Amino acid sequence: MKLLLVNPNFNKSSVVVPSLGLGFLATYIKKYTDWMVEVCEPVLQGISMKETLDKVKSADILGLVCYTESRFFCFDFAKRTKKLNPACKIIVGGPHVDILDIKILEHYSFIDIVARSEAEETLLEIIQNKPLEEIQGITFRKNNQIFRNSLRPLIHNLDKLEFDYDLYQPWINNWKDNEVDESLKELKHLPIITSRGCPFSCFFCSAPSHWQFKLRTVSPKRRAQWLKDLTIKYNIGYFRFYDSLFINNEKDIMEFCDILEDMNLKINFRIDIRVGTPRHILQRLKSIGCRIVGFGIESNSDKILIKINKGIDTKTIRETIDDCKKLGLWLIGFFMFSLPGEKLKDIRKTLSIFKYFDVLNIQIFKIHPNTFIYHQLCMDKKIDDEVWFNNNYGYNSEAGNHFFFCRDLFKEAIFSHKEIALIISYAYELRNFQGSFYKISFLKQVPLFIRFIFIKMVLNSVFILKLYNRMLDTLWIKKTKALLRYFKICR
Ligand code: B12
Ligand code: SF4
Repeated sequence: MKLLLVNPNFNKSSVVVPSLGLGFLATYIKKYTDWMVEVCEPVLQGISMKETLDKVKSADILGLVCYTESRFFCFDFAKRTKKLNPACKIIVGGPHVDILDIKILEHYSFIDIVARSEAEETLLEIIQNKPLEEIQGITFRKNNQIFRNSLRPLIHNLDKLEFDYDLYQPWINNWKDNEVDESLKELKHLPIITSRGCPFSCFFCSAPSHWQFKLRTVSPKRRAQWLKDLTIKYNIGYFRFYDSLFINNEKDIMEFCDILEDMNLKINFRIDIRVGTPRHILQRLKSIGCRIVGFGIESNSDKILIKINKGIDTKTIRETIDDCKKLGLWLIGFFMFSLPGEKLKDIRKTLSIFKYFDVLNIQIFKIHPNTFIYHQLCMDKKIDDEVWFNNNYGYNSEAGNHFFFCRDLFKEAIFSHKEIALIISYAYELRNFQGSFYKISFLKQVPLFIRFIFIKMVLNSVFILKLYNRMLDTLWIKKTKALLRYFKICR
């Protein structure tokens, strides 16, 4: 019997990281059954939709991970599979389906089961042929009726779960983290996740509810041992942790650092941290190989941070940036533009900190199901569950249209999609200009003595630095205002 697990994303230009959820599921099923299990990541494997469909001909169960961004690819792939192999049972899971389970089954008769939230035990019970009525965490169709079973309680101890990277060989080697400095590029990279959930509740994020508002982390010992085993087995030089909150509590993180140090393991890694992480913790992590930190900042305006329930403030943002810079960490910043209530002056505040980051990731804020903002918009009758099935609403893409928070879709939004897209591209432009100034590396082309005089001048003269910043800022306002005037909405 064969289980095929596919991440149905066929968009070669999207950022493709293997779905780690499928790896956990595959490893679990392989461990507890004698089924043949295959994980398929078309873009990373370099295979087309047609070649992926060839694989479903021999599958007894097809499992698809469904993200909002790739939902139409997912449903289209399921439909084609049912046509090719009607006996194949089709199950979808992942972040997009949690609250849209019933709607999905109503819309798509070719999908048999929707698995909600954590699903290792759920999938095992389906494979073991347990009566569907008795399987927690699923929504299913029987005799043309749809049934939603109760939610499955989460697995208590994450140490119990394993991840067999052999299932991802050899194509996992096609994956590289692009957001690293030159010195890490040549190393072998591996994505890894060692926790599930997040205790915070940013109003645009579905992770807390997907994980039933609980955060679980593997034990410090298991985390360190895992890194050691993977480093030795696959010769990994750089790990990118995808944990939403890698640093959960100080005691655990310090224990992890001590164990890793005792192992004498030479690794490099990136984590995503929260603004406000104490400096001594960052320093300790740096000492055992942390090279890069990512921050979800979203906005540098206190008004907006409160509005999106981010739970951080601009003062702490600056302090954490300073700490990371002093420690020599590489900084990656995640930002969103066109957040509800965000005006040009808020965006300007955000822009003012771009120069501190080595890599910027700026998104137009978009709406996902199962988030606070989504529920709010539903309550206000501005959106409803049907929009996710209608390819004519929002900004079209083959994989699934996007609901950016823009004036074209929501009249209370300040910017149109076109305006905000232009502002973002200009922000990148400005940042590159500022960034190269701050990084000094561009000075490499300048003769040594001029470089020396220049650096000395800059370092000695805070006045010049301020003047330069003021100039950039004025330039930015002028250019942006002109841009907005062009769209006849200067405000
Ligand atoms: C790592 C990560 C990424 C990575 C890799 C994504 C990937 N391929 O896995 C990168 C950086 C590329 C990324 C990008 C984006 N991400 Co992201 N990401 C995450 C993150 C932090 C962890 C995902 C993960 O590995 N979890 C661990 C595994 C074990 O969980 P899992 O995948 O959910 O799988 C479990 C269950 O869902 C279920 N399951 C999953 N698939 C299937 C399939 C079957 C058949 C079954 C039965 C069960 C099942 O069982 C699994 C095991 O229990 C989550 C947040 C989080 N903490 O979960 C956001 C998250 C998944 N991302 C999210 C978003 C919005 C994005 C972006 C749109 C961000 C952006 N604005 O650009 C992009 C676009 C992604 C895309 N192309 O679809 C949202 C998804 C919302 C949604 N409704 O789709 C999440 C939930 C966070 C949030 N902000 O709300 N992301
Ligand atoms: S954005 Fe990050 S911090 Fe906020 S709720 Fe989601 S995972 Fe947690």
